[in-house]
Amino acid sequence: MTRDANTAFAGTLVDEWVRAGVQDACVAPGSRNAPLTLALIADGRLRVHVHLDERSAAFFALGCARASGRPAVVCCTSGTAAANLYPAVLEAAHGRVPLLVCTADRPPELRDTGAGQTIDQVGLYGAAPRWSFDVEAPTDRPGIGSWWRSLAARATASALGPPAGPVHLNLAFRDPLAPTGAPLVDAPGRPDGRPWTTTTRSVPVPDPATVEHLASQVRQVRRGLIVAGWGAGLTVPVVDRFVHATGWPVLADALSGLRSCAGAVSSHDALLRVAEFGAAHRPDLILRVGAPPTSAATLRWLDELGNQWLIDGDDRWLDPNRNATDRVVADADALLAEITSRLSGDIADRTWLPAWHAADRRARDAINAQLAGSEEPFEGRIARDVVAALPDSATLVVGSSMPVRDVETFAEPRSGVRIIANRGVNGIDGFASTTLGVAAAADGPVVGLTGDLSFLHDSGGLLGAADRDLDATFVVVDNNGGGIFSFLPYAGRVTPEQFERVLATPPAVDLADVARAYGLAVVEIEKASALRPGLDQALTGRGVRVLRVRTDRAANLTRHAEIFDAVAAALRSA
Ligand SMILES: Cc1ncc(C[n+]2csc(CCOP(=O)(O)OP(=O)(O)O)c2C)c(N)n1
Ligand SMILES: [Mg+2]
Repeated sequence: MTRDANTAFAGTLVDEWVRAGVQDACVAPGSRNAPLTLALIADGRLRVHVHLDERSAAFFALGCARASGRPAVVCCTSGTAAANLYPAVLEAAHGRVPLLVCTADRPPELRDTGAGQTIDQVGLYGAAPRWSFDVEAPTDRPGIGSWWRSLAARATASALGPPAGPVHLNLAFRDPLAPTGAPLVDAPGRPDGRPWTTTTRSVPVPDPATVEHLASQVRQVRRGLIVAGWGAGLTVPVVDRFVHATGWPVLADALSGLRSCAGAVSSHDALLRVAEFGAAHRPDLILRVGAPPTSAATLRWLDELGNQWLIDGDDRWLDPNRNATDRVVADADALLAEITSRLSGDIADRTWLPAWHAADRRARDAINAQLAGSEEPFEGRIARDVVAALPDSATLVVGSSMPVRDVETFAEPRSGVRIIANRGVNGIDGFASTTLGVAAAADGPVVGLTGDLSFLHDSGGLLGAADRDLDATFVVVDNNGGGIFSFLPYAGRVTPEQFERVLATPPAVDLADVARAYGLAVVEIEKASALRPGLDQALTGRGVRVLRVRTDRAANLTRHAEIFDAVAAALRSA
């Protein structure tokens, strides 16, 4: 009797992935991928999340992987289904998220023959994957098991990098696709549940000559500064020690995870909008870690400054304005720790960090004074209050467009919460699915803060949300369109009608109706002070909920400008 190779192969992949620590798999229905989807549920050790829409499935898996740091599987059938994974594959590539992308395909003899639902899937995701492999249809051959297992082990290892990212396995399956009931081709794994091949990653230790060279430069400058974006790869204790030895400020993006470190300056966006402040606070040397800052003002300020070192252990080139004078390819945390060990602790300019901190406090106070005493649900206040209301161990997923910028500017620094966003390519797509994926894999409470268009863009991701046994709260800032476009220089250059029609694009549905259609409860937040109690309440409940806060785009633009003016006035009067 012919042994069942499809079922054996799929079960072997799943077993090997479990051994490698995979916990979540997202699947979309199809026949060609049925061997793998059936194996995933038959195995029983993974959480399997079933989605109709492959785009949502992929973003959900991305959310799982972002929350857990473990590779998450997404599996779909052949044809356009595979193309629908592309947005999340790109975000995983740029955002450095481990994603195991499994597309089912026809075997070679049925490709390019007009066979149904068949496209050229080899290389479908271009240069995005860390590794791509067109996997032959499973067959019964002696020794085939070691090939299947090493393939699976290599896929997880490649997804974890460094740098982490997507891996594409294009899996050919030959009919019959359903389990035949025949004995399985055997593919025994290593004893004791070990992976076929265990990959050990050691942090590359920077060599002493490089460290000494950099440390001597750090010792020579009077005023240095760290600029940290998302993916900074620095830990708070290491930065604290460096700051204590140097007296350097850290302009910390909300997504850098460094806002609670010793030198953190969190209001740099508001500060550096004030030209005099920027001019009076020019550093002699800048260490840049992670992605460029979210703040356009900080990015512009960097344009005026020389002596900028870009540190990236993954050897990426994150320098859109071409300001880097030096690049250091080294693990940022290890490098900073080594440099610190070579510093005497003599701080060259003892006024430098206190000056930044005093300005930071003044800016923060001016912002908070502006937000106090008004019941207007201003978008900056929503961002501030959501971050403040999160319990320790919570994860906040922030949408692209204004939410990520408002969190950056208005949220008070705090520890205990993780803030993540799809900032690899800044799409407004996949938000609901990413947030729900985070909720599936994260330990603590999960809140998604998003704009209305971003929420609606992935409303299909809400399908089934009510039945997934997940807890998540969406806070949707509903300004009836893309509020960010009001901040861009279109006023006076296009007519209001043109602006509304192709930029702001007010949606033709009420998002609360849409959420309710998917079975979600919606709470309307009418005034600013109602948000925190509303969120507290939502976080004690179960399931997926939506808090909707309506705002006005024009008023929002004016309030932002007033608040930045108030910060400028506070700095000038100091
Ligand atoms: C997939 C994708 N399509 C389009 C864009 C361009 N874009 C950036 S922000 C934005 C509007 C977002 O509106 P909303 O989510 O309501 O946030 P708001 O601007 O109101 O804060 C659009 C369309 C994008 N970033 N990603
Ligand atoms: Mg909006």
